[in-house]
Amino acid sequence: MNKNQLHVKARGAHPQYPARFAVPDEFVLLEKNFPEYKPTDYTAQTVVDNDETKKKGGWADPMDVSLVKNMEGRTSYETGKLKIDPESQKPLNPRGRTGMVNRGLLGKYGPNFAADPVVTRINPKNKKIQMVAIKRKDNGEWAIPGGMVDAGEPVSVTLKREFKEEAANCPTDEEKVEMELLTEELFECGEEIYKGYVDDPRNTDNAWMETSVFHFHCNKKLAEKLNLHAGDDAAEVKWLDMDEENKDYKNLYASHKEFADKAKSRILEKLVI
Ligand code: RP5
Repeated sequence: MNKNQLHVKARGAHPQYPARFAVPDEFVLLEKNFPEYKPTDYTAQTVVDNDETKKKGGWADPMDVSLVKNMEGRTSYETGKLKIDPESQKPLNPRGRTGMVNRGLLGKYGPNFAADPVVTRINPKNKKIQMVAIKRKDNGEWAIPGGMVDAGEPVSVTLKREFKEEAANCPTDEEKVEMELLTEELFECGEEIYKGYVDDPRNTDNAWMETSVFHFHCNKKLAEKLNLHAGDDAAEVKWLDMDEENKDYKNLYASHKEFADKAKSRILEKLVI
């Protein structure tokens, strides 16, 4: 998302969220005074239940932001240092108001980091440019098979792990071994095409998604052999035509259309079809 773009999906509906306070375009940026602003206060129960100070293996910050360890040390891909709300002491979304305070479904105050692999191929049968897409279970939208970076995990590991979990969950041991070799080869050379804020429908004024997006293009052999199998987190997986006429491509989840477009341009500019 380019820095001058206003977030839109972060002000929209999410199937598991109560309604947000409506934020018109002209009041998104925090510099603009908006005295009527009464954002909905919402943190999902699953976030409360996964408080890492109370539950072993919990993935969420405690509700009380003053109990979050090393909050001052947290940084954003977008802004470096976080901007803190002097009243609530909670971090402020660098892209402005969302109509909701606290964390919704996100575990961390401030940025919640993800990694997204855009895996593309030229369809061997019809020569169309395609990408691997999964259908999300939460809102039914097609998306890049990305996911959250686990604590201390290198992004390169997250990219491969998420791809295998969501799109390459082979049913037999034999297929698993072959898939392992194919993904190793595929993920050997990728290029980072984006790093920053995601216009995600789960974002709030105090918690938001940021990601690193990498593009991996299949060679001819991989393009033919890479068979997709949806994992537990995905309802479906497919090779999606990256065509403007394809509504599943046009309506990709969050900012994923923008990320996929970058990968497509890279194919058209640099790679031989
Ligand atoms: C998006 O949420 C990121 O771009 C990434 O694809 C995804 C990570 O969240 P989960 O899929 O793990 O819910 O903002």
